[in-house]
Amino acid sequence: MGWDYLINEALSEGPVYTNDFKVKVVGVGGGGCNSIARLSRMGLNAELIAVNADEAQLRNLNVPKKVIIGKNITHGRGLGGNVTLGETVARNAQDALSRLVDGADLVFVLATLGGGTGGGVGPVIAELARESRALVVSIVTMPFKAEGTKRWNNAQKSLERFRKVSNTVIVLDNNKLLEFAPHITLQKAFMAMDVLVGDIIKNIVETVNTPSFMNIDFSDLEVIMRKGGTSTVLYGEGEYYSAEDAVLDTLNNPLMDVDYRGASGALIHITGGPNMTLRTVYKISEGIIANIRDDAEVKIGARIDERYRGKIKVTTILTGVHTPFLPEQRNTLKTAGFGTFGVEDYLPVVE
Ligand SMILES: Nc1nc2c(ncn2[C@@H]2O[C@H](COP(=O)(O)OP(=O)(O)OP(=O)(O)O)[C@@H](O)[C@H]2O)c(=O)[nH]1
Ligand SMILES: [Mg+2]
Repeated sequence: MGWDYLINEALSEGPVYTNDFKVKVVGVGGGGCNSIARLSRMGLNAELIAVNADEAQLRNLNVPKKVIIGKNITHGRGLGGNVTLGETVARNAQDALSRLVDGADLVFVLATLGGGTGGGVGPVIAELARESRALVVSIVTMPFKAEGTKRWNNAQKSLERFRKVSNTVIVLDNNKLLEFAPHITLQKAFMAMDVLVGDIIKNIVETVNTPSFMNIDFSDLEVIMRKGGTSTVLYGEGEYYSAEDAVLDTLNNPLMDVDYRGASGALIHITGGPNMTLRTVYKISEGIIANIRDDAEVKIGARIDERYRGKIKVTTILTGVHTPFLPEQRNTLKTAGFGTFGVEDYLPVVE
């Protein structure tokens, strides 16, 4: 009797559990609502809610639950980049917003910063969700620098607010699109960012909620996210020849300029085709972990997806990082190289 027998026996049992917990995803403002529309096409086991002051934008959105905010003040016309007004509008609607987020174990708040709705209403929603005892993960995107100082200052102010009220704030940066995808149109670049946001959420929800190659349970997620502070995402996808290639590519694709070596936690998620092995998952994780703090909390999730035949995708959320956008405490840095790879690792990752 070999391992093949044992593994076949195990697989024939089928999925033995589903770990049910309630997830709500609230997109706030123009960018946040676009991400919700994207998520609704991804078929996610979560309640999706779009909140906007801009009625016309909301009307055009194909999502099941839409909420207009501040209509008595702005008459459905958006908040024109006024963060303070956004906060006022949200405070006026506090009871209704509380009911929106009530009863969830995990709430994601999505916003692109710089404007008044996402940046002003968003943090209030995060705060109300936190008061309802949910784990609150906000995913925010910084505006393009070329949009001017006012937008940028607005964004910084909103980021600070989000940080105070969320368990974890994952910060992405639109400016990175100029580096990674300089030749595509703005609309496509925005879409790419929306897909990434959708992907981050899908990875988290599915590795916790549905049996996958390597699961993370809700308490694992809590360990990383409860005190995650400022966080960011590293992303790698390709037909990698070795685990080292996958690691290098991922480390070279941060969605915010950040010194990730000081990260205090990591949620590593690996997607591959049906032939992805445990060893591949392990090697890639090991390579990423070697580049963050020794005492970092690390959780690894992996999923098999038919569409990733011959390909690997690595999404890593690094928590407790220092962001260049905010004055905050710097973590102790540890420098590490790729000491863990040997010659035998130059094997195709997908066998
Ligand atoms: N990634 C991404 N960024 C976007 C998108 N739409 C807008 N942005 C960026 O987000 C910033 C804020 O814009 P919005 O989200 O439209 O602002 P808002 O929250 O609706 O605020 P107001 O319009 O002032 O009420 C902009 O300056 C852009 O940099 C989007 O669909 N995706
Ligand atoms: Mg708007």
